[in-house]
Amino acid sequence: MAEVKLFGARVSPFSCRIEVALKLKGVEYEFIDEDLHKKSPLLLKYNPVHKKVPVLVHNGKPICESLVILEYIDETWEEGPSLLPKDPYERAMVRFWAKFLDEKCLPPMWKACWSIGEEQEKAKEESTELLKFLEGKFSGKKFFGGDNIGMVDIVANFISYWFIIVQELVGLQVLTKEKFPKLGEWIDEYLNSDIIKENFPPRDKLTAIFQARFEAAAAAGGGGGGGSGGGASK
Ligand SMILES: N[C@@H](CCC(=O)N[C@@H](CS)C(=O)NCC(=O)O)C(=O)O
Repeated sequence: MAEVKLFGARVSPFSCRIEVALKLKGVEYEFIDEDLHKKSPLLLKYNPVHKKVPVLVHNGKPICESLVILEYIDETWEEGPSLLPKDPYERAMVRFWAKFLDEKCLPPMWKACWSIGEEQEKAKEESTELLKFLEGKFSGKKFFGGDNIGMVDIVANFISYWFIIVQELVGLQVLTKEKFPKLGEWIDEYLNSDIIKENFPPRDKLTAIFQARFEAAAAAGGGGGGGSGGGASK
């Protein structure tokens, strides 16, 4: 039987992407919960470039970077539900939106949570503009890709869960049901699906982690901190 190991961190949205994909596909795996302040020699060996989780190790071969890993999983365990469509154009669109989420949305959204003053205002405005693109992607569909959870939904997990938790904690009103009703419905649908309920870290655990981080940042004189949603250093 294939040996599948996931080097991850339970509170990392990137690591959670891979857990959700493996669970959707019904792939059995061993989870190695990394302490990101004291990374294991194996993690550093498998991901010497970025030194980050997640890393999937399949029969001894490492694959790094969550977007790359998601595609690898989809291609390797074809028999499970598809994370990407088959059509080349539709596949290209999924990659486009996944990249958009990571490269365009995540940095300002995280900055909106962890900065103060003018910097925060700018980040909030930028986040709002970017979220409008996502809001416009729903037309009678439950998920980004249709009626089933797909790669874009999985990549957007930091929006549906991590961002919402931190937004509440710091008192932001960037992504609300009033401003983004379709995203609001998608979040409810996504978080209520069994696969997500069973695999996302408990809300109180994440809240406690971010609360501690927020207090440390405030004590140090304001924003800062934050990382990339459950990560360690930056
Ligand atoms: N682009 C990476 C990002 C992964 C990432 O930022 N992982 C964080 C955990 S949330 C990490 O390992 N941080 C450790 C560090 O920055 O030293 C991916 O998509 O896999």
